Amino acid sequence: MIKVIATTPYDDQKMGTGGLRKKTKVVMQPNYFENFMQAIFNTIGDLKGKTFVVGGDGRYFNDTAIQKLIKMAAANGVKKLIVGQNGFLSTPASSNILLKNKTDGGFVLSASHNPGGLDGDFGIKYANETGGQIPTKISDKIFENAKVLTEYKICDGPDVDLSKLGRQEVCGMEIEVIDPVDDYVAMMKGIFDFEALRKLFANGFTMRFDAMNAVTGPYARRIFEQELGAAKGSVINAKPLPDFGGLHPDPNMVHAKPLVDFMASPEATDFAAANDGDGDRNMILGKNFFVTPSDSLAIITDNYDKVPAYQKGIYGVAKSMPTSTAVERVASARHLDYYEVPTGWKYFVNLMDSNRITFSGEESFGTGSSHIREKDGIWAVLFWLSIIAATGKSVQEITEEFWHKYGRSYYVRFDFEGMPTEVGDKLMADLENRLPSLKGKVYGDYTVSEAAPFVYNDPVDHSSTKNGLIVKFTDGSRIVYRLSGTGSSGATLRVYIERYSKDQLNGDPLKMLTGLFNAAMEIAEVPERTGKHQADVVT
Ligand code: VG1
Ligand code: CO
Repeated sequence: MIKVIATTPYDDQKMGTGGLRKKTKVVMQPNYFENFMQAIFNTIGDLKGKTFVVGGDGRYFNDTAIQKLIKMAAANGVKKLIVGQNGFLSTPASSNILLKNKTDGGFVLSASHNPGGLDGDFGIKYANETGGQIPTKISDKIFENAKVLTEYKICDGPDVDLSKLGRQEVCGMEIEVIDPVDDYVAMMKGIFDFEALRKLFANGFTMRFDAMNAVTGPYARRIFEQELGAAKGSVINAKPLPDFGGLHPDPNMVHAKPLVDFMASPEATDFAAANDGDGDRNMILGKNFFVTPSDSLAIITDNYDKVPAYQKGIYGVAKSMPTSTAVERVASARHLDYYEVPTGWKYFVNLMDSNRITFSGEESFGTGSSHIREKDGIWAVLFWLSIIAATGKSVQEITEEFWHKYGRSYYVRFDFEGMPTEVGDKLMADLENRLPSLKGKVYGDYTVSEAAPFVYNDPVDHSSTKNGLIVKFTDGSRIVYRLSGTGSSGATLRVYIERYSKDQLNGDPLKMLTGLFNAAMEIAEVPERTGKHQADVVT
């Protein structure tokens, strides 16, 4: 039976860089989740004959939210839902299923790399038929709808048993519960040379993969341990837990510190990697060695011929604006088309759909290719393993050889967290106004050559997006300022600093960037405005 329930609308359901992201307790408010879902359904309009993919990273409230989503989809006239068993699907696996089945869209219930649990965050990522998250012009419409809703539709019935594979029916809508891992493994087998990777492990190669108690555990176990023969136990924190076992599933030097420490210990394996909550981010480590995500994208691009799916050649490559310029040098040396887009994976989708690019990446531990329309953590790990298998070299050797060939971009991101929204907004607005006056100013050893906001004009849909402020220096160094769009409360200022050197290859990044960090603080008046002299998180 379909029920129409009266509701008062919410005015805070604007999607950010990765969908809607809120405190779990906010999403658990009466009708909050329902309001947002109904706004999406109303924005799509006619749902007759439409099929969607549904999954999540297993975080707290996922099970309740998925049942609501199913009953609301049925009541709104959706034809079919494809749901991951027990409600699990990583973001890349969801994008694959969405594209493979030519469905109309998909929902991943995840706040990605944000902590989970009752006191953590919850989120909803919505992708359309492209397989990627919706463009801003659609999320704006959903936001407008969410603010004026007065009712939502839901089917009144028992919960669906999502542990049972196969087909069932809810209020006249078909549900197909699928194994969340099978299709993903098949896709990876179609991209990489699993035989060559098996040989690598058979010859004694060792790895550790930290799934951080989030969604990638089952994927990683199956691929690395069962398919490729990595030693049992190579995948750690492999069971997805509603609160991620108290871990913060953000794979970087700060939140994946135990893995970083392990790789600096005598027990270190040859290779290590970690993924985030929903499996789209990756961190790559060698023995006592960290690969910056910006270098990782550049190295993957430089080695595209090491993986069967790309051996015939690739289209171009794209990076998000704050990502270092390393990949730009590879693109130019290898005559590949090259694009720089705003932060957020959705900006790569048009470029992939129009065959302009094959690879893309972000400094925030995201790398991927046009095999799907999301970044893909395990894909990046398999790519690194393929380079290692093909060259017989270690992570450190591969990276250092890359620096010898192209020079090195020293790169660090500084995050200033938890400031009042007004402080963050005003800091950015005032800085933007001051940008024209910065040209020619000297900060220690650095002289400003150019200062301007970043504006991206999409070559496919001709939309224009402004995001972030760039200050460039005469030696080619760069400071980028942006406000985060994935937080669930307050404002986070991100300051990205890059300095390129052709021949000084073994410096310590933080030391190499001290002068620029001081300049960055002074230019944006960070201490005066925020009371902070140091960043809260440095990655
Ligand atoms: C952050 C990253 C951005 C990434 C986004 C979603 O956004 O900087 O590169 O695309 O998270 O990642 P922001 O606006 O907070 O800087 V995920 O793994 O949450 O989907
Ligand atoms: Co993520």
